[in-house]
Amino acid sequence: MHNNDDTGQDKKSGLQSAERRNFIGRTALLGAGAVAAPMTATMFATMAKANAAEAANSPVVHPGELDEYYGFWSGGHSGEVRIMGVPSMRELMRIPVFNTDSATGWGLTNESKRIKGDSAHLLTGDSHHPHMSMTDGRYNGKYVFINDKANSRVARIRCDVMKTDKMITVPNVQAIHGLRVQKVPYTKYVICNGEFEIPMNNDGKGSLEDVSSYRSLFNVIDAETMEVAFQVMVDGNLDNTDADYDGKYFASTCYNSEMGMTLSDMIASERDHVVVFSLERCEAALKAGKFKTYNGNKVPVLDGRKGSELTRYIPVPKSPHGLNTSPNGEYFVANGKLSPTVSVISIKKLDALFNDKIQPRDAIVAEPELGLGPLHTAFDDKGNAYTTLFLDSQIAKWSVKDAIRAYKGEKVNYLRQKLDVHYQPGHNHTSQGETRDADGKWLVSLCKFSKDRFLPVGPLRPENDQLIDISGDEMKLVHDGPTFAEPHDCIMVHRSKLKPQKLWTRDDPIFAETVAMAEQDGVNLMADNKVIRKGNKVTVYMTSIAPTYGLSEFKVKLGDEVTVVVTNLDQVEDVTHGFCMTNHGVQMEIGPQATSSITFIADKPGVQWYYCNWFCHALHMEMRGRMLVEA
Ligand code: CUK
Ligand code: CUA
Repeated sequence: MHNNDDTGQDKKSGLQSAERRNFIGRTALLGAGAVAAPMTATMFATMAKANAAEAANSPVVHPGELDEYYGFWSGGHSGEVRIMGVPSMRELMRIPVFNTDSATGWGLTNESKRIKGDSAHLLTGDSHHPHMSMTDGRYNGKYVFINDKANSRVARIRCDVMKTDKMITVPNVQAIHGLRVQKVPYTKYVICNGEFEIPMNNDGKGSLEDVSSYRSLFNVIDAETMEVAFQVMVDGNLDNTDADYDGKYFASTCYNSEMGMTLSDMIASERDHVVVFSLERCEAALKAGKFKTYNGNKVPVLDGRKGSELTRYIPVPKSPHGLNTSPNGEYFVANGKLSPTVSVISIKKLDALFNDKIQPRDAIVAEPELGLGPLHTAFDDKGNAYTTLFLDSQIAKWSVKDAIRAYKGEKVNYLRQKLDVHYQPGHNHTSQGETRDADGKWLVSLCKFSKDRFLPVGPLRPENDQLIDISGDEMKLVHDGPTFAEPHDCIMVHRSKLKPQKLWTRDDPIFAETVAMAEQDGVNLMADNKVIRKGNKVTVYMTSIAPTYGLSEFKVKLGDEVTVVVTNLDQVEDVTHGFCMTNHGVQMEIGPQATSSITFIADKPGVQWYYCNWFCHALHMEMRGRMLVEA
């Protein structure tokens, strides 16, 4: 607790320490007073009130109690998604997505490789923006979508089993960054931005230096089929994006409208822009065949560059970053990053803008100055916005209404509070704040640096996900949560929206192909333990039921390609088995009632033990068998 006092680093942490000391002092005094003096009725009433207030929005989740919200956290360049409990900030589960995971075999099993498809050979990823599918602007508990900036991919997580079930590499673009979902009437489309501009037809045949041929594309993906429905070519580099609550418009921030290739070129002009896309006009253009294709694929690319009917470009201060829709459906907020302001765009005015009744800047209804480095904005249910200030290491709470009045020239202070966070926040997110169900209870600030907040763990330090109580008039920091690289973004979903399965069902599509393969081999996965050889390919089917595998040994020849298919017959909740072949880099999870398979080369002669690596039973250590490899 007193670490800061010892190190006494910067001014900020010095202040913190002083505040802490005061706080401890006061608490001690109060404690002493309570013992010494008899409690008066007024004191009791005050205390009861305080206790009730605490119970209404307490970050304390006692052992055995459940959290009120599921948090879905991006795992940044770890490539995964994490499920957090909010407000406890306990990590409940990790969902491997773009990474490779030795605990579950994600990226190693045949089932996960099929889901990864054309990118099955990639072992890395950089996940940024997890967002849940919606119906009428509310989370529907079906899917969470996530982008991979590193390899231009988008993946889908099925929330009934909390596993990745689809993944695509988006063609014609490099680095999928901002990602959101269509909110209304339902998530028909997932929208995401291609960030880095590249030549259209990036085949290395044309000039690579001629920057005028470089483009950045907005991508619209069908949420069910997970295929690209269409793409829209724009001017400038796209960054973040969001959708409205009318089912009509999407908006994306653009930095580098100059199309510069170096830092100084990219920040040369005064302004960049927000591109607004009309879904109706895009779909009409698609229907009318007004598109081109590139790079030898069939994905239709619409032309949404300046002057197009499909888009409007709203100039905003240089290098905007986050783009956030207010939950009342009225505003898009573009966050300044280089400018200390955010730009509030009135969604109601977009019809007029698209019909050329007003000028692009007329859609701006406020541009409040908040502090240095505004990156992302979140909202409560009372008309307040919360913007992260990266450079100031603060959250600015401001009133959207008052910011609009101030923009009109009224003398009002739209700023409500600035709260220090630790340190350098990127995204922040309120409980259900990107849906109509915004409830103004919790705010999470995803801080990129933790500096002195935790025990030192070497040169690489955790980040700091801070939980802030926003239920009262003042923001209150209530929890520091160290996290590993790098939760760019998160969402908090009320637990009533999700009903995860407790066991797998045998008809699950994730292992349907493996089930079909067994059928072709005449194998009943729920009963049979069989070794089937086709040339030098050997398929080993076995069941598992705690604490044994259906096969305690099987025989292959040196150099055979071996596929082990394990079906977990256990029907007991939480009894997951594993399969690990020692010295072969083979590991996987088999959940209750699931089938998993993995393929490897038996390249070591002699006795090779396999064992269960998910603790399942008192005799878990005994759950093993031998692969006998004849040379
Ligand atoms: S980005 Cu990381 S802080 Cu990828 Cu949403 Cu803004
Ligand atoms: Cu089965 Cu451990």
